Amino acid sequence: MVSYKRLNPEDVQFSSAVLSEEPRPVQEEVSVSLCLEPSAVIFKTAVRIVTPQTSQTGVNNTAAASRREVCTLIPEAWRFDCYPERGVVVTKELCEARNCCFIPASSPSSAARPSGRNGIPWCFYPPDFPSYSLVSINDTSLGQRGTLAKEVKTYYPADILTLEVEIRHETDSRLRVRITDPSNSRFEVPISVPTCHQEEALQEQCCTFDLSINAVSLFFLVSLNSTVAPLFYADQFLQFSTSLPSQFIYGLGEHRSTFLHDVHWNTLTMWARDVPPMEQTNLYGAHPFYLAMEEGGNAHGFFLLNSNAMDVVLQPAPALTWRTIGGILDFYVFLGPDPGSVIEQYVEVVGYPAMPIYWALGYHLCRWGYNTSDSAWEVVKNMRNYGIPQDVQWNDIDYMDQFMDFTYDSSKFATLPDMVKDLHAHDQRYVMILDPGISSTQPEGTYWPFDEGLRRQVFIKDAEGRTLIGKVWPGLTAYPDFSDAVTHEWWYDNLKRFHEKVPFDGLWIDMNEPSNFLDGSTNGCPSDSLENPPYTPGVLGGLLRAKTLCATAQQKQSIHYNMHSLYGLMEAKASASALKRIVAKRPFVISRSTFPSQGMYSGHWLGDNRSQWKDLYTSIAGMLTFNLLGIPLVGADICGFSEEPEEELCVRWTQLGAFYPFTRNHNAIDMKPQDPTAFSPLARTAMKQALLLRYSLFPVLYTLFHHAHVHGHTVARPLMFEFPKDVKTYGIDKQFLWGKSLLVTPVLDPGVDYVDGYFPEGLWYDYYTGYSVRSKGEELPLQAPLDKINLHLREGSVIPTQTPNLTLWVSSGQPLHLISALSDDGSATGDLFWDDGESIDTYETNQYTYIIFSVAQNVMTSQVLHNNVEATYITVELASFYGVKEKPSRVLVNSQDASFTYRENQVLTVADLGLNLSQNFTISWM
Ligand code: MIG
Repeated sequence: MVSYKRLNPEDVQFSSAVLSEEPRPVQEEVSVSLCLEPSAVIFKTAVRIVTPQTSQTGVNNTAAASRREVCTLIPEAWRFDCYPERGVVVTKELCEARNCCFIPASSPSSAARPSGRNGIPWCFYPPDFPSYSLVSINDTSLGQRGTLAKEVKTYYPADILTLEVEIRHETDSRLRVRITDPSNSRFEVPISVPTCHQEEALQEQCCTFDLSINAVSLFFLVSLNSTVAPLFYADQFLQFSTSLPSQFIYGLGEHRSTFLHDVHWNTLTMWARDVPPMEQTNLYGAHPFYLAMEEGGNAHGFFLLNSNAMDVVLQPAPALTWRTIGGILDFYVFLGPDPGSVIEQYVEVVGYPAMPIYWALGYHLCRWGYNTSDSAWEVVKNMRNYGIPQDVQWNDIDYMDQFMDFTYDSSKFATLPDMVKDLHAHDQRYVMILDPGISSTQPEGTYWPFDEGLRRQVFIKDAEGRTLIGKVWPGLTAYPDFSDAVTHEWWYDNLKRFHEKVPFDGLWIDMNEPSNFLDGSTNGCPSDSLENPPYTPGVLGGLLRAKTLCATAQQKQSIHYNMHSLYGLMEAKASASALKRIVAKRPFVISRSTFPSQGMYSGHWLGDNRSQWKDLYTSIAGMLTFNLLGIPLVGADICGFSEEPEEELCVRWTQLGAFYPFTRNHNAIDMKPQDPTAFSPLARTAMKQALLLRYSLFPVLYTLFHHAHVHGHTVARPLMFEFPKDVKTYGIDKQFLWGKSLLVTPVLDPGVDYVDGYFPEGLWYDYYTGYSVRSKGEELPLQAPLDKINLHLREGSVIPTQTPNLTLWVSSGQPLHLISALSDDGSATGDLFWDDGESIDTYETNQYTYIIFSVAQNVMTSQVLHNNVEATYITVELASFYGVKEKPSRVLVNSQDASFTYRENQVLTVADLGLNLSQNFTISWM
């Protein structure tokens, strides 16, 4: 088991001090310090071994009685479920057959679900439950390697009695622990993670990592032992538990929940699944990563690199249990110390998100049920007529001929190529959907994708080696195996051929859990331990194959049992690399199913939500969670997918959606239109205003994505990232930030014209007027008429905005407007990343401009730190300064007198600047 705690410096004698905090019977223990240098204020790791109380045999009555006593001593919050199997009413007999404690819990809710998904377990591990002991340990260049062994097999088949454990201090903020079977190779997730580039530097430095970034305090204890619950490592049941430093746990996607997870007996199951988002269910993606906030504003992260079906159990101790049914235990601990650093460290492992092509950040319009290309085109034209910004038009499966990929309906969508041509002529783009299922029933010689796929053997096979057939929109289908390079080439060839007919710009990949209208295949699935594992996590439908392929299906890299949740990742990878070859620009891909490292290849939308106020609210948590997971390009279907939104809801949603990093209005078939042109002039105008606001903030957003790409920063950011010491921010999911300085406070309720927003301590400026409020760290009421979304600028920031246009076309030369929000001492800083918006790897190949802005003592300087791209076509026309306390008598621009205005709201504005963006300049006042 793994438990860890940050220690205060005074707790340097860590072993007993830490353990006694746990309200658990203390066991006999041997402490093995692996990396101890008592005086240094550094990271420490210790492995503590519990010698299991031997001799389980001959339990006599006295022993049974004392066992019961020991059981009752375990507080309810610390009871770790010994009988997680669903659909079993756990009796005393069943429980005791596992040598576990049986105590019906006091809470009434658990009576209904003994040992079920969300109650105090009635059957739980006793402290002396047999577990592994460390039988040897050796130093390695990066840490230690040891052998764990146990004598008694548990009740799960194929228990592995001898394990290898390897602890690697990969960097001074990242620890990796791998527990493997030394005698058999087991499945490992095929994503590339960094090898220890610091290996050489670290070799002689065990115990002397420079943890200056961790500042004074942080001692971190990792102990591998059975203090909280026993370690399990059977072929199809691997489990370890860890105590948590607090109840503040985030991440663990993909689920529909509040941003802050509930730790009161909350089981989060991970197994990619096509289902409209609902609570307590595994959804489209799987992300076994959590972020934990600790006391005092520190944070750490934890990542289990494992793709098998799993449960993550949160309980109020607080503690967490990882329970997976395959692969290995390979986990990372990220030390932060602050939440933003944890995410940077996580993203460094799973891969930095791609820099999006500029128009990815524009407004996207989509729906299922444009019956013809003309009806989609009509909307585009109406949008233009109303002057509402739109960068991208999408099509759903309607465009296809009988729902077959790489075809289009030549009668209803006859004008599709013309529409795409027209979009391009207006600097707009076209994206269409693709589903992975390839129709398998067309007469031979009539459908190249299937014929050629068969020829090249790209399809997933069933257990007997035949092409596995499922059913999706086109009817019976085969599923490309994206774990095979041959399939990537075939996918590319298909895309290339289709691109010659319809020159699409980006791809929407749906149904890639992969989804199947059948369970398994047309032939069902074999019955064996892969299809019916000894333990099945709480997957919707109760079976791994529910609405997907058989677990026994064969893919190039492994069985589907192991590969299932990776399908969307691998399809995204194939799609992004094909697009890159075809359009020779940054690929734009939006995927429904996701897995860690997805951000390198695609963005994500949050799936089939409903046109309900509740869904408007939960979209914020979804967006923030995916920002923690390294997939910042994310958004929900604006105005809701299923059902029909009231006009007011759609307006409020467009306002919030204007701040989704990925902003797309999408609608289900047979629902009435919900694009901005479908509403009353009042609503339409409010939506247009929200979108123009987003477009004017494009330079900010683009720069934030640059930092996500290069440093692993979040784009849409929880307040606690910027104010980690303010516990009141920990549960906030009705507001969020863009980067460090723009606070968004949307209206999430019907019929109101005000909204309460929390303002962390400090000075905040109304974005629109420049009026400031000084908060002590409190909720403040804000005016919010239907045409307004509240937006505030944090003191000390400079943001670059741009005069909006109907598209984001980067080279349009729209002038910039710099807004500085001064802190009390009159200072502010900000930055701007700029490039041609679409070439691949501009940062990596030095084809970009990077500028920092700073204000201090009445002088703003723009300093061009990097200038390798022609940004001369852009000028800074306007500079506003919020919080200038006295009216200046003179303003100088590059030492020349300039005219200016000053208003009683303490806003100084200097207009008609005509400053070339690619040159340094100063603006000063006195
Ligand atoms: O079975 O393509 O989540 O956005 O409109 C439904 C039709 C398939 C599910 C997607 C949704 C899309 C719909 N798709």
